[in-house]
Parts: sequence; structure tokens; C-alpha cells
Amino acid sequence: MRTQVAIVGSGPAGLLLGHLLHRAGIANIILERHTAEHVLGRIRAGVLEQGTVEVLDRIGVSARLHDEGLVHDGVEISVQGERHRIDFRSLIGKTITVYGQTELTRDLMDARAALGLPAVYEAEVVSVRGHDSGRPVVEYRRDGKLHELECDFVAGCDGYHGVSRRTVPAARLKVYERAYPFGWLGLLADVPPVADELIYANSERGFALCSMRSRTRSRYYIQCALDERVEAWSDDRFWDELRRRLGEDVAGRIVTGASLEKSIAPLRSFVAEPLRHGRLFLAGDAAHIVPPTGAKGLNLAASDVYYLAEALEAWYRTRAESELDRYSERALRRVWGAVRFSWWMTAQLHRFPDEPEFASRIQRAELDYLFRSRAAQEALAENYVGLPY
Ligand code: RFL
Ligand code: PHB
Repeated sequence: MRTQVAIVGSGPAGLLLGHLLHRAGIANIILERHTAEHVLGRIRAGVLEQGTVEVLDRIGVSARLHDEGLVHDGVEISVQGERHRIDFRSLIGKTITVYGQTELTRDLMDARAALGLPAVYEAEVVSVRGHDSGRPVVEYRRDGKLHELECDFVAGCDGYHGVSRRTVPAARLKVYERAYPFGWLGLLADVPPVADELIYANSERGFALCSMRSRTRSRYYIQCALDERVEAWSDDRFWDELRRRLGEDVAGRIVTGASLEKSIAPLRSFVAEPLRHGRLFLAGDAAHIVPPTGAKGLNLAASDVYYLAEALEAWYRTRAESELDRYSERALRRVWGAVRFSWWMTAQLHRFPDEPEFASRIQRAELDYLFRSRAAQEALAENYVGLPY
């Protein structure tokens, strides 16, 4: 088999890149390790930046998003039960859209199928070679047999645990990493959200987040210890703990119900540079991870592939390497902006075990400044809705 661009991974990065390339007349094949149903079963992101929505508009895959997605003008930050609203629209004239990653992935998969574009599921890429010599070959296993896909370029969109980044010798990657001393325990339930907007809560008992997928489906998170086991958390225990981290008025309005899903995710920041290795390009979670506090992971996957598609398009037009060379730097500039913001949100809103009292007083002073200063609120708003591409 042969194609122009082999895309490893059918998450948001891979699917979005496939569409962008197709619109530029560039043939591509997606290879995905799991079944489409498995990919759609993962409960992940929920917040889309305005820039992400604009990219989806451009490729014509946003009809359902505009029908069903919830446009939010701001978020609330609750500190010890006291709520403060950050009004994006009045501060900077922008908004965010709440639309689940699952739904977005489904829209992208359906649109790809409708266009008849190839995606091979249950195809696990086991190696990428030849990207340094200019003749890349992607080897994958399907039905117990090994197959080869020859291509001009490989896009490694295979997430943090994928094979693409591991293909690159360690000496050629510079890795920056920070592990946070806690995780998030998340619960999804078919109950109406407690408020119209997201509530990020800093409380003595730890962080909590009230989010949603629709007007009838809620997503809640609470900060937990890294060694916490999800089996130790009955639904009742989760709801009790969540209520204790919110102010009385919000806690009193929470509608509880049986969980559809419950899981624990550790929090970390991770960047592996550069994003170009000959004819192999890394994009999305394959190259970087941010803690979910800033709601940035999916949005960075979108901006990476936006830049990558532009660079590949320029190469097919001119055969000049300059845009391909620029991809890593352009994408990483935006990535580091989001790494900083996600780290900042995480640092302001969580309880850090064994933290010296000085650090917690600085955290309080930082939040106090945020609620008093329009400039500080504008800075938060600008980053939360997404820095420009
Ligand atoms: P994905 O989604 O992990 O997709 C990678 C795909 O590659 C496949 N794969 C392979 N395929 C073939 N061969 C191999 N050898 C392969 N190895 C792996 C995998 O099966 C998979 O299908 O990466 P991508 O596309 O880069 O997308 C990144 C986003 O999924 C991620 O950043 C976000 O979910 C992060 N995130 C959030 N991002 C936001 O922008 N806003 C949010 O509100 C938000 N909330 C979250 C989040 C992530 C969370 N978790 C679970 C880590 C909330 C949580 C709890
Ligand atoms: C979510 O709805 O899953 C969500 C929302 C905001 C975040 C992280 C996750 O910051």
C-alpha cells in the first residue's frame, strides 16, 4: 500500500489532520490500533476553544457542534465556597464551546466515512522506519499479520503511549516533564449540570470541577491522591466528597445519580522537542501532555495539526522544505503557552500535599489579585479561550 501521508492514530489530532489534508488534495490513510467504538468510548475533553471551532467550521464538520454544543460566556472560580465569575465575553469578546471529545470524534469519523477516505481500525503500528532517508515505511499488524504502508510523510498522532515518539532515539529528543502529586477522579452521570457554566473550585479538601456534556449529562472531577483506587469510590462517596468541596448553595443544588463512568487520571506536564524528525512529525498528545485544569489538550492537538497541514500543503505545492522546518517551532510556541497556563491553573486551584504555608499564602494572594484585577481576569480569559494561532 502507498499513500502521501500516513497518519498514525484516529484521535482528534489524526482525524482532523486527515480532513485538512484531504481539503488540500493530499491523500492520507489513518491507521488506528483500536476499534472505532473503543476510541469513541473514551471519556475525555469537554471544552473547545474558539480557534478549534473555527478550524472545524472551515472543514465543514461543525453542524452538530453548533446545534448541540453549549456556548459559554465565562467560568466560575470558587474559593472556599465563595464564587467569582470570569466573564470572557465582556472581558475580551470571546467564548468557549462545551462539546464532548467523544462527539467531536464521532463527527470527524462520520465525515471521513462519508467522503470515502480510508481509515484502518485494529491496525497497530509497530514501527516507523526510513523517515530519515526520505522513504518512510509504516509497519502495522492487523489480523495477526504484518503489513507495510509506504508514504511521503508520517504524522505521529498516536497519543502519549503511541509508537511514533518512541521511534525517535532518546538522544534526539529533549524532554521537559513535571508530575503533579495528585490525580483527578472523574464521574460522568445523566443528571442536569449544577450550573449553566463550569465551576472550578479550590477548597481546603482539594480541587473540584463541575463540568458538563449537555443539559442532561454532567461531568464532575475531584482531586485525589495518586495512589487512590477507583474501586474505593462508590458513587455516594464521590457525591459526598464533591459537595464538601463546593459552597453550600452549589452543594445543595447538585443532582446526583448513578455514574456512567468513573476513572482516575494522573496530572502531568510533558513536552518532547522537536516535533520534526526527518519525514516523521509528532502532533497532539504524542508530543505533549498538559494537566486538564486548563482544558487545553484537545485544543493543542487541533492547533498542531493545523500548522502541520499548512506545512505539508506548502511542500506539495513548492517542494521547498522551509515550511516543514518551521512546523516544530510554530506549534511549540503555542504549546508552551498552554503548558504555562495549564501549570498556572493547576498551581492556583489544587491543594499540594506537604506544601509549606508560604506557598499556600502565595496561592491565596494570587487568587485575591485575580478577583480584584481586571487585567488579571483578562489574562485568564485570553488564555482560557485560547491564544491566537
Ligand atoms: P489521543 O486522543 O490519545 O489519540 C491517539 C490515538 O492513537 C492511537 N494509537 C495507535 N494507533 C495505531 N498504532 C499505534 N501503535 C497506536 N498507539 C496509539 C490510540 O488508540 C488513539 O486512538 O491523542 P490526540 O489525537 O493527540 O488527542 C489528544 C486529546 O485526546 C487529549 O489531549 C485530551 O483528551 C486532553 N483533555 C482535554 N483537552 C481539552 O482540550 N479540553 C478538556 O476539557 C480536556 N479534558 C483531557 C480532559 C484529558 C483527560 N484525560 C483522561 C487524560 C480531561 C481528562 C480527564
Ligand atoms: C471536562 O468537561 O471533561 C473538562 C472541562 C474542563 C476542564 C477539564 C475537563 O478543565
